[in-house]
Amino acid sequence: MASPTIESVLNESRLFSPPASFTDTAAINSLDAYKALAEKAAADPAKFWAELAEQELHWFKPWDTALDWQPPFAKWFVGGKINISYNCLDRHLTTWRRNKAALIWEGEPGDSRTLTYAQLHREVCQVANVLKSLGVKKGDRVGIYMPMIPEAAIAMLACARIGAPHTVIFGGFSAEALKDRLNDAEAKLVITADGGFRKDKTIALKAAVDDALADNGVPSVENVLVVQRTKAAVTMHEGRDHWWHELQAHADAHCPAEEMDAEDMLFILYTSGTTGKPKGVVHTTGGYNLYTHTTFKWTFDIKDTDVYWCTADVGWITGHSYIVYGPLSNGATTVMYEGVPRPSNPGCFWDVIEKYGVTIFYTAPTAIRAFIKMGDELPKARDLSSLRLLGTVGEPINPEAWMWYHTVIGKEKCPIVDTWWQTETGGFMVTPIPGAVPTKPGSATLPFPGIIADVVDLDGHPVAPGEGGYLVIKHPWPSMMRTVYGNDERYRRTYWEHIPPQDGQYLYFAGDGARKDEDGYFWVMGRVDDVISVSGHRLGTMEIESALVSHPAVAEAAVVGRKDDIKGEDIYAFVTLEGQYSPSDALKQELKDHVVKEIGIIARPGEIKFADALPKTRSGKIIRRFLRSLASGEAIAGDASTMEDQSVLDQLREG
Ligand code: 7RM
Repeated sequence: MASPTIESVLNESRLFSPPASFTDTAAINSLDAYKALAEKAAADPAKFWAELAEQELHWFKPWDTALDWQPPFAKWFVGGKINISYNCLDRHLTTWRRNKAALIWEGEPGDSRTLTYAQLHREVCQVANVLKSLGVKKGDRVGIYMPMIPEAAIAMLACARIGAPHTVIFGGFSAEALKDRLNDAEAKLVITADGGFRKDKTIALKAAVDDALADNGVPSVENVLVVQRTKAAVTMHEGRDHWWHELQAHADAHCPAEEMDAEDMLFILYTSGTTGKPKGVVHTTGGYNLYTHTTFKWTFDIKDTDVYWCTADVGWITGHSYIVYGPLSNGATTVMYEGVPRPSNPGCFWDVIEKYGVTIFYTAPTAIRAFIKMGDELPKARDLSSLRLLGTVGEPINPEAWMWYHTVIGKEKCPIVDTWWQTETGGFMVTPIPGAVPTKPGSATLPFPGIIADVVDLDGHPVAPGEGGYLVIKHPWPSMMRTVYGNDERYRRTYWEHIPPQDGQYLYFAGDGARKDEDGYFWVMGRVDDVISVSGHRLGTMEIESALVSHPAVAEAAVVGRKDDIKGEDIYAFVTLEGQYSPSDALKQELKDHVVKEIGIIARPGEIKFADALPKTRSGKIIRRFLRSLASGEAIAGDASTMEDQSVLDQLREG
């Protein structure tokens, strides 16, 4: 594991106080108010969350114990009965929000759709009944492999309604990756679409499902439910495949929400880690509902007049927590957009903001950096005056990008919430409360109330202000992951054994390097493990290496991240070939395509370099530090004396 480095660029001293126009109406509107909340929460986190759980959510039955903590296994609201689909839908129907827009959807070829809470509820109930009619029962896992259409959210809520944990697999993953995940989750049913629109092309989702299921590839899957989206020709397998619209048309719109135990599994979401096999991160019902509800409410200072838009895909945790569950639990209006900015439509994001009067806009640094490159004319040509709050997520935001976002998009009147969190944490961990906490460009600022975060060394001792260390969380929180699906040991090893407990207090290891400044502000510096972030998509280097070596030409592969102005990092692969193969551009292309086939388009290497050998230690470990330097064209820093064969580096430099 590489130790975090302190970047000298982080001598950032600019401080932006929440503007008066914002604090005037903000629910939490001063630093003192934030501090009072944070102090109250820290004094007794379980009590703090229990009070909120009672105030903010509907429970069929109250819990007996707020927190049962048997490190590293936590249970929240034990004995409580709850349903997140009920909290996101039913409870709003008896209020004026019944006919409020719940979901505003902008389709890629220009179609659009708005669903009120009552309409969304109706469709969710129908689809829940369809799932039941196809034999899905409480506890059965359902795979969701969909484009960004309302049916994706409907599918998730329908699963939650009947207590069938969903596992959403991003539409950019390949058939192979889909197959692995469906098998790991032992999914009983898959919900997909004929295809999806993506960057002026279509992607064949149903065909990928067919490939994954071919030759009994996923023995657990009994049925496939197919939404019609692109009208692409698809093969429907008799007895296995069913059209969503046909079954929905005959489905009853009455389906009471299942009374779930607070600790019943809500979903599995696969994420990349240090080893080759992605981890199934398990989230449960009650704690996740409470935490995404509360973080959404306070971090976005949500009001009933807001039009909120998060640009993530529902295939990622950001889409789960902050397109679907957090916003709907609050009765907010959430915008869903099927498109992505591309050369043929570079101003599409600003068009969506203007068209719907978006007031809160939440996106990723990689998108912001791409917009900077496209020039200020595009956003300046649109009316963005509806915006009152901006957010960012996915990777550290460089201060220049932050300043551009603040000036060109926010017109210096919108606070920016830089939200640090992970698939594993379920919701925001370190983030400003916009009406209360002054911001610094590039800092995620202070922990959310109830979160006890710190930066420590490998022994678990807090480091001095300004020093680099490891970001840890010191007390369990309601939406923490419960385990790695089917693998408690991997959960323990990955998150709880890097750093020893301090005075009996266990420390959650996030895998990020960070520093804390004199004001206690957190500056996240990036991953300290073999995880790289390409356009904010999290990928394990081992995963890509495994994909490469599964090609017959490849003897050995080592993958590193190379700094990229827009993507943050790009994939740089070093490859040695089997004897009978020789380097060529055609083979490079073939290997890139092979990785796309094995994992998906998001894992396509930016560069492949053929090598005669890889730099290794005498014990045979690949020295990635050297490869990183080579990839970025820097001089090789540090001691090469541990290397087995010194000439390897010279070859790589020349090659
Ligand atoms: C929400 C999400 C998690 C990793 C995390 C970090 C990085 C996310 C920020 C950030 C700096 C941020 N989930 N990360 N947000 N780094 N500042 N505001 O991205 O599981 O896909 O990735 O992303 O390295 O560990 S994720």
